[in-house]
Amino acid sequence: MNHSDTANPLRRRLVAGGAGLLAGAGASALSGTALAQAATVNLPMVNGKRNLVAYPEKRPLIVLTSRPPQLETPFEVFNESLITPNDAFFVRYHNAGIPTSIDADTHVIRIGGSACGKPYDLTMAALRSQFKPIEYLAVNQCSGNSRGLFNPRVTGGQLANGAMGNARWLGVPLRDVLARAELKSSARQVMFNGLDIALFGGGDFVKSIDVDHAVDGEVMLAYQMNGADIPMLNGYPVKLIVPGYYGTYWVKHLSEIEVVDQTYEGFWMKPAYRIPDNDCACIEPGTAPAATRPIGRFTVRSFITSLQDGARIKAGQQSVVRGIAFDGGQGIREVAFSTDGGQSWRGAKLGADMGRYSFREFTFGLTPERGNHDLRVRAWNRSGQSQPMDALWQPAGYMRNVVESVKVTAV
Ligand SMILES: Nc1nc2c(c(=O)[nH]1)N[C@H]1C(S)=C(S)[C@@H](COP(=O)(O)O)O[C@H]1N2
Ligand SMILES: [Mo]
Repeated sequence: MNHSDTANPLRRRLVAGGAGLLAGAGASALSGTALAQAATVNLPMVNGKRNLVAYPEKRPLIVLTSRPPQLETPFEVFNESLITPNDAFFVRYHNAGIPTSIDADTHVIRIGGSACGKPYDLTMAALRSQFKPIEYLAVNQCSGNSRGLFNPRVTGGQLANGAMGNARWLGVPLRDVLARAELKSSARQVMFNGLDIALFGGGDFVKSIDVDHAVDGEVMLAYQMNGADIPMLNGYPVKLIVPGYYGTYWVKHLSEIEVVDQTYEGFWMKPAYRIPDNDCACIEPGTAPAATRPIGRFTVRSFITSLQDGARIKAGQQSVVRGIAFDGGQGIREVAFSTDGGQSWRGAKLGADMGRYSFREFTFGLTPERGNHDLRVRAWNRSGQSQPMDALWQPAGYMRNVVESVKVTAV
C-alpha cells in the first residue's frame, strides 16, 4: 500500500520538514552563488540562456520559471530512448499554488455535476482495484512547445522543442469511471480540476472536453507513468490522459470531475487555449482571428535527434541519423529526409510501431561530402497530414510544426 513512500520519500512530500518545494529547489535556483555556478544552456533564440536545475525527482532540466516550476527537457534526452524517462519529463504549471505533499491513501476524486445522476467519491484504492486497467504509450506535448522559435516572437513561455515527452501510461478508462456516475442524457461536457490553486489571480486551472470524447474508452485516469508512480511535478497521484491532444487537457493531481449539461467556458477554455478557427489554425502576423475554437489534437511533427544544429561530422564516413515523429493519433505513415535544404527528398526507414500515440523512430544513412549540409525531415500521418515548409503563425504561439532544419558541417 505504502510502496511509494518506501521507494522514494519524495513521492508524497517534495521537501521534508514542511519547508515546501520552493525552499528546497530554491537552494539552487535562488541563491546567488549557486546561480553563478549553475549549468546553463543556450536555446536557439534571442535571450535563450537558461539555467539547468534539478528539482525533486528530476535530473537537471531547463528552468523556464521557478514559481510555479516550469521545466523543459534538454533535447538530447530524445536521443537517449523513445520513452522519455520520468526524471527528464517536462513540467508545466499555470498557477503558483501547487501541492507539495499529497497522501494518496486519503486522496479522492469527487465525481458530480448537474448532468451526473449518481455522484460519488473515488479513492485511489478503488481506482486501482475496482476497474480493469488499460495501458498505452502516448506523447504529452504542451500547446506552446517551440513557442520561443516563433517569428515574429509572441508572448508566453519561451520554450524550445523540449516541452514534450513520450511515456507509458497505466490507468482506468474515464468511460468506466463515468459509467458508475450514471450520466443524464443532457450531459454535454466533462470538467476536470486538480489540487493546484491560483494564488495571484488568473483563476483555478479547470479544463473540459465533450462527453463523447470523455467516454471514447481511451481517455484515462492514469496512476502510473513508465511503470512507476507519476512524479509529483507531473501530477501524482492521478492524472488525466487525453491521447493525441495537447497537454493542456491532461489535468494533474486530478481531484474533481463534473459532468455538466452545457459547454464550459471558464478562463482556461475561453479565452485561454484557443486557436484561429480555420484549416491551418493560423493567421498573418499582426492580424486577429475572425473566430476561435478550443485547441485540439497535435499537428504532425518530426525531429532529428542524433545530430544537433551546428554539429561537425566526418566527411566521407557513413553514419546513421535517427529521429522521432508523432501526430495527433492517426499514426505516422511516412518520413522523408533531405540533405540539401529541402530540394530533394528520399524516404527514411521507420522503426517499430509502438502505437499511434507514441513517438515513432526513423533512421536514414548519411555519407556526407566535405562541406555544409542542411538536413530536414518531414513526416506524414495516416490521413495524409504533414508539416509546412514555412512556419505557420498564430498569436498564442501554439502548434508549431514547421519542417526543422539541422545544419551540419562535414570535415
Ligand atoms: N492541475 C494542473 N494540471 C495541468 C496544468 C496545470 O497548470 N495544473 N497544466 C497543463 C498543461 S498546459 C500541460 S502542457 C501539461 C503538462 O504536463 P506535465 O507537467 O506533466 O509535463 O499539464 C497540464 N495539466
Ligand atoms: Mo501546456
